[in-house]
Amino acid sequence: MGQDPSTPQGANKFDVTKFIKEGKARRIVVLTGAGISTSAGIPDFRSPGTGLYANLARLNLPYAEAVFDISYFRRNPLPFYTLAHELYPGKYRPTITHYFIRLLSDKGLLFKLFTQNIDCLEREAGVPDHKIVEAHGSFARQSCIDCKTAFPEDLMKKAIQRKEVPYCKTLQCNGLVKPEIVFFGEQLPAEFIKNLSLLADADLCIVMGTSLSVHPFASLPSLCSMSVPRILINLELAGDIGSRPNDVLLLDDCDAGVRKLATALGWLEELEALWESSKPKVKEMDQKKKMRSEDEELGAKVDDLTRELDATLKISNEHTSRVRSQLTKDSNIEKPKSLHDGSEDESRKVQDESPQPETSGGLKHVFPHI
Ligand code: CNA
Repeated sequence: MGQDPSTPQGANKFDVTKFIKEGKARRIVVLTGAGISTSAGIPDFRSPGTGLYANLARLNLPYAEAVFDISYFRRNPLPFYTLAHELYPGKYRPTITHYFIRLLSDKGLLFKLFTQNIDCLEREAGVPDHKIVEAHGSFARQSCIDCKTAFPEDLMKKAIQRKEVPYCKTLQCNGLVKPEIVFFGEQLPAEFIKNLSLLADADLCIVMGTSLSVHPFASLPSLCSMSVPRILINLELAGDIGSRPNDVLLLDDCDAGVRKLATALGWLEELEALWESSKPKVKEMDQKKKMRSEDEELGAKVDDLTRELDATLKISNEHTSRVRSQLTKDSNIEKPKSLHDGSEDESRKVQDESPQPETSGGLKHVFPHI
């Protein structure tokens, strides 16, 4: 295909940098997928071994995708909510790639961003709401899956923090509530359909971090005019990008790719400064993470103590029953009152209060840091 992975130039040496510098790209459409968020710590779905599905496959789900299947969700919403607890916005710092999109917007060059991501990191990077089409929905809004009534964001936040399943507040509905993420079996947002025609008006298309394997999103690059340059910044080839004369392939990590592009455009300093500006938020996130790990440490200590207590109680119970059987063996010997009265009651009490066996379930083995 003749792609040059180190410079933003196409197979036919189409100079996209010059194209942008000369002001020929004023309506840039950006198409993104999970690959722009992996360096933030959110796994994509399909990368072998590290992808979400590869991890979910170890769960007791009937199939990995069930976690995003609306009919499965109706029966068992808990796996999704455990996952939502992990992915909920506020825990991850947008990557420099997200800030590159923000920079395009600040420069008045972003026509529209179509994202498949549900993590809201584009919003967090400061891309304005009206520039974003969340093709598969996101955590930005939530509603009842039955009556569609919107659910308050603060209550949703609380429910997700507590890993609880929220229910609709509308009287006589009580349906399940979920973030407006598009599940298998649900329709794509009307916004997505409404904005599709913009692709034909774009003068440059940048595709980043997507395998272009989920339809109909996968066909968006083909909606751009034949002469419109399309840049793919991805670890691997995706869709038919590379097949048109003005296609440019930057087969690289997204962050490295946008840095190369920004360098070529003379925007690197500006981009790095913008990204740097997100650092105060990072301190808060680190604090949250620290609090999480302190909670986890406390949880582990409680588990250890519970196990120790369990073992001690087991020994004590065994000891009691050994003594009791020894005593009952010799029926001629009257049981000492104190032991008979006290220990039996005590033993029952011990039995009653002994910790219950740990129940299995949850996604702890998938996301050990939950
Ligand atoms: P995908 O099919 O998992 O593909 C990801 C693509 O990104 C692959 O081609 C990878 O090679 C590539 N990639 C991974 N990491 C990098 C990187 N650092 N730099 C460059 N390329 C990289 O994911 P798609 O987005 O194509 O599939 C669409 C699905 C994924 C949508 O339904 C999303 O909702 C869903 N998803 C979203 C998130 C998120 O919101 N962050 C996470 C996981 C999945």
